Amino acid sequence: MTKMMRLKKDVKEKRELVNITIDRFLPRKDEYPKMVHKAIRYTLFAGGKRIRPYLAVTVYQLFGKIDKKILPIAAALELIHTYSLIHDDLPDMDNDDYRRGKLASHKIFGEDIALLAGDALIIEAFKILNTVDVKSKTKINLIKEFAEFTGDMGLIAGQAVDIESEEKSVSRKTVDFIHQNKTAKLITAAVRFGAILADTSEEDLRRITEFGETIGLLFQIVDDILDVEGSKQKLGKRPGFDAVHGKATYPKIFGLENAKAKAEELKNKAQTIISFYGSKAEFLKKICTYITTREF
Ligand code: GRG
Repeated sequence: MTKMMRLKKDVKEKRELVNITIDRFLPRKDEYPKMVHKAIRYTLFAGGKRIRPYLAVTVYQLFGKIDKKILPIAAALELIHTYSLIHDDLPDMDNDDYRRGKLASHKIFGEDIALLAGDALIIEAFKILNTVDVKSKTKINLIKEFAEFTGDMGLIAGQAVDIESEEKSVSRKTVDFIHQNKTAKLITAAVRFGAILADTSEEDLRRITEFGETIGLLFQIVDDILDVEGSKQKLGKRPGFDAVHGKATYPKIFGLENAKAKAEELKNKAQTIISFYGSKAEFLKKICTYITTREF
């Protein structure tokens, strides 16, 4: 088996574990009021890659942990991520009809229910985090970080500046701000949470944070490139969206070739950081290649 085949097998196995965890925590789809519970499950189980949960679990294991205490954290990350996708697709945000290869939540359930399903996912995520089997001080820190990374100085900041920058000529600083907050914050949270739950040293946490920030930015630049070059069939949503809406992206500001060169540079940087851990970090090293060459 090649390293990429081993990675794909590992991703699939962990995705299944994460899906079981999410399913256990969520109300059934016919729980009253049905529409909101159906909507929650509809986008959650529409076929996401589960990259953020994968990163949290794999970093936890990097530090020698083999138990399942990380799974609620992995689930909470996916719930917040899914909320951001549901809200991002709403007509008042990016107004996208498709997500994960299916009609967007609001196209099925209406804008009101989609909005509420997203809201419920945020609250559920915090409830799930509260169940993590760890000492109270660590749990409170995790919840605090989760709020900071996803709140108005994190995910929401990135989304706000992304919207504000549409059709404008923006600086590199602004596009980096958008990417670092809109995308890299949650990815950084994922790897940090794996390290924090494993009770690593400050030095390891610093290294893992830098790894997360690097692959987070890489992830969004590749997303920008896919929006130029990707296919609707593979992406599960229409490409060309960024250009039509004058979005602040790497290809727009630096050109497609420079964006690709930047992605390659970040991939190499992330692999160098994580190589510190030697063969134990095989999957984390390989996932940098996967993020760079992914087609959706
Ligand atoms: C606060 C409403 C709100 C949004 C925050 C995350 C976000 C900003 C918007 C969602 C849309 C978007 C393009 C976000 C950038 C991050 C990103 C590339 C999301 C797609 O993540 P994948 O590729 O998706 O991991 P799957 O479907 O595989 O989970």
